[in-house]
Amino acid sequence: MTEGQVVEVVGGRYTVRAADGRRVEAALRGRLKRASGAHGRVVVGDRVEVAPVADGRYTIESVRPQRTILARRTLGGHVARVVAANLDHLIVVASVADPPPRQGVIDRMLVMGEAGGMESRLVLNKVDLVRGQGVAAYLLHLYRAAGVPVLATSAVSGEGLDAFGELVRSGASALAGPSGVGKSSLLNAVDPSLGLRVQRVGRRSRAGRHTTVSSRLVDLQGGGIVADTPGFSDVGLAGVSAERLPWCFPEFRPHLGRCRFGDCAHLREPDCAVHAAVNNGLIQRVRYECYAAIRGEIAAHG
Ligand SMILES: Nc1nc2c(ncn2[C@@H]2O[C@H](COP(=O)(O)OP(=O)(O)O)[C@@H](O)[C@H]2O)c(=O)[nH]1
Ligand SMILES: [Mg+2]
Ligand SMILES: [Zn+2]
Repeated sequence: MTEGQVVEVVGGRYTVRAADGRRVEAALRGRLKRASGAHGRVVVGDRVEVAPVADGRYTIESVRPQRTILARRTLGGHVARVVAANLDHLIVVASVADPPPRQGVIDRMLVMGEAGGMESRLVLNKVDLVRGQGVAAYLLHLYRAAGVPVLATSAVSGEGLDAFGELVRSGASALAGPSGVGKSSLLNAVDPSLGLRVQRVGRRSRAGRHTTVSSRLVDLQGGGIVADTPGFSDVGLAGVSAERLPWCFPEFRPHLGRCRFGDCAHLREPDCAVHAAVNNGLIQRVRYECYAAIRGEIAAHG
């Protein structure tokens, strides 16, 4: 029996990197396969035990509990589909222009990372496109004040790329963000050997809508791992519970557990510590409004 990590999933075939660095092809053991429901799929990042069968083939015998999960909504549905496990960071990428940033999308993606147990980070790319302060400064201030680590970058001018490189080399990450914001460009900039395809200007494809069948973990030169998984154009918050949601907003955390009611939803209850923090300027109103909107969506979908 050998321990390893799933580094590629194509259809029902798994590539597992063993502790000694060897890569082996493995299939799911029949019993394990049957036991796995929608949430129990084996995904890239999973820590597994493999055993040899014959002719250099292996089977995955068991899967360790997932430390973190990256989940997205299934097409048209509200069911979470786990696409990667055991990542450290969800790096949410937005561009300050072309396409313009949408705060609601950024907030939802940040929540998605925290809800899965990862640390969410924000990267504001294409800062070369905006003159002066404006939207970049506004977003930097907004998210820094919210306790979300933020970087300003440009894959064109090189601004912030050292810090971005440090971030992606510090662990295992996934990049999330709308198509065209520069995710592939940023990764290529810190590791040219990746050779990821970059879209031509003005040709924003709808690639994120495709159901990509393969996922993999990519090793970066100089350290770090990036998950290359199906796209995240659909910002699904399926799987985030109403109870967990407030904890996914870092700036809420100091105030949680201090409301009059133990099950306070922080909406219209009296003596709510979150409300008090909004009124005192400790929580920014736009972030609170986003919380309330997501809370409403969760309530509506059960
Ligand atoms: N001006 C500018 N353009 C960028 C920057 N980063 C990426 N782009 C361009 O934005 C487009 C989309 O980039 P791409 O990396 O494919 O985005 P992805 O869909 O998020 O992977 C391409 O035309 C890139 O050349 C940047 O920092 N500044
Ligand atoms: Mg790309
Ligand atoms: Zn409350």
